[in-house]
Amino acid sequence: MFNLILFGPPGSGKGTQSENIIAAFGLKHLSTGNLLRSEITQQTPLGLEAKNFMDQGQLVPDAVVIGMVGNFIDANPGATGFLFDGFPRTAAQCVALDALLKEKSSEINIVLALEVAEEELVKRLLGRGATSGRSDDTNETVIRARIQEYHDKTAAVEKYYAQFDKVVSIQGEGTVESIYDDLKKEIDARI
Ligand code: B4P
Repeated sequence: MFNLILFGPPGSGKGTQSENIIAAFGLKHLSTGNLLRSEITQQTPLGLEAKNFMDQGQLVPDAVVIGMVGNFIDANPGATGFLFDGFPRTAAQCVALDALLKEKSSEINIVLALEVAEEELVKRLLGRGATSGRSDDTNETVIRARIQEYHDKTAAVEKYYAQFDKVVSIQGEGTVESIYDDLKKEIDARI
């Protein structure tokens, strides 16, 4: 299996670039944000719990997200690899992911970290909020809270994988195509 984490702050292009990568490399796309939004739409108990956190720009509790990811991996036994988009977002989620992959005799091969300046992130998310109807993208206070959560809890993910030399930084500003070319080069060199 080839397993990739697409890492970066909210609005850095993870969801956008994931579409191109899964199409080119045949990886299973695991977006915890999309899974959580689908639970909210279906008004499941998990979705109702998650919504309170997401509407305030906070991370959903680790146990909820880790359980959901474990179910997704188990539901895809034939996968040749996974693209993890928006997961892991805390050090505890990193440890849990390593354990889940170890059960499948697998591991994370590379972490591609998109680098984007904060004001550009806010601009992009407000832009998406104007058309997407995503409630966490329409309020600048909530967007800034998400970026603060990223600094407080999610930046640790990059440190965690750096100790195993798995992190490659990618300039996340520019055209979607030029950023994809840079991501593709790094994947081609390892897959
Ligand atoms: P996510 O759904 O993961 O969303 P995100 O980080 O906000 O956005 P993403 O990075 O995918 O968006 P993109 O840049 O592609 O998370 C939402 C919430 O779910 C979190 O706040 C949290 O509450 C919860 N959650 C999710 N995972 C969790 C976890 N593991 N643990 C706990 N809680 C979790 O797109 C942004 C915009 O930028 C788009 O409009 C796009 O068109 C634009 N854009 C992209 N690339 C561009 C470029 N190169 N130039 C200009 N614009 C660009």
